Amino acid sequence: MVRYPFIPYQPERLSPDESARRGESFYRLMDRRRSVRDFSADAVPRQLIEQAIRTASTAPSGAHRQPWRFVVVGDPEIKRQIRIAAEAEEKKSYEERMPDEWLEALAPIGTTWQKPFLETVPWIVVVFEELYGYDAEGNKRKNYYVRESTGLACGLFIASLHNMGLSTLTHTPSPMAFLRNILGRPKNERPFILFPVGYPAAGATVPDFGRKPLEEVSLWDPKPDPDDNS
Ligand code: IYR
Repeated sequence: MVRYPFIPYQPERLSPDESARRGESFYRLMDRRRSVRDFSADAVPRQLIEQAIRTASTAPSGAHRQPWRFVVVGDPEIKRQIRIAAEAEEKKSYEERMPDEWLEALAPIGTTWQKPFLETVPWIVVVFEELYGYDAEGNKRKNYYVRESTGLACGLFIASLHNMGLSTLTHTPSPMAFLRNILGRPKNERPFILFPVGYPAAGATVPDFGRKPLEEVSLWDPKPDPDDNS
């Protein structure tokens, strides 16, 4: 068994004013982030993608297993294969599999089965969740809280890209098994989210929606309702 040595940890202690300033500026930065579906073909240096992956990989994870893999695709031929396979699945989903309620929920955003951005963007990053790993002897080793951990890493990935002035979309072509085949990933890895990464196309637009206010997304010291017997 590996035992990690413990080392002292005291992040810089900020004054409340300084904390508030930083909180405000980080919020303002993140509140400007929007999902993009119309990308330009402008190149993005590989180093920026590497930096976003490094940042994502700082996420907390169950038993510190870091059960994520960021598979980066820049090859136009592979991007084309991904587009063809994703559109085939999405077409079936939009035309046959998605119930009306779901289609109605998406109607205001205006999505369709067509995904030209999968070929336009300089990079596609497919995040895989690693369901289990292997120990030094090659025995299967279980990972923990894999979805939560990978979701947290994806959140940091998105934040890092946005901080660098890059745009992305949290894309989940469904079902996503084709990504394992095209990218040759082993069976302990399952596709989780696909991120096209680049810059918005000239003239790109996003739906003009706001965000839920704090009061709607938070509760402070709630008490159980004494009349609720459910
Ligand atoms: N995967 C489809 C459908 C889709 C589903 C949800 I929920 C969205 O927020 C957006 C799209 C697609 O990518 O079009």
